Amino acid sequence: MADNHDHMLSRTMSASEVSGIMDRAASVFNALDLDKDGILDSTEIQSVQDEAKTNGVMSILDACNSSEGQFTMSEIDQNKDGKLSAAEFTKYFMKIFTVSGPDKALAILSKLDADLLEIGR
Ligand SMILES: [Ca+2]
Ligand SMILES: [Ca+2]
Repeated sequence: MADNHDHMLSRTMSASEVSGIMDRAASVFNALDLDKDGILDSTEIQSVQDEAKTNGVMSILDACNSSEGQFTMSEIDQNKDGKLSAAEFTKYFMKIFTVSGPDKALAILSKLDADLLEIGR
């Protein structure tokens, strides 16, 4: 992915760190977005939560909650339409990156990756 387009991001972030986290977030989003329309609706979110529960892994949102303490729909759903767009999802991880640093953002993404693998996504 080209990373030389114009980001509105703090220049304290390196372009490779930013694109790395954006790519990871996009890949997690893609695994959650069952019909691949670029939107996570409540059905898709519920579905992954149910699968996580069935497979005995920590629910996706709980995983983020425990590591960040503020991973809630309302936190991510910026336009409050009850759905998460890919942009809202990646922006949320950029916010964690900005607030808590790249290690925190990557730790949450790794946990999500592991959980998704566990439930066969
Ligand atoms: Ca979808
Ligand atoms: Ca939204």
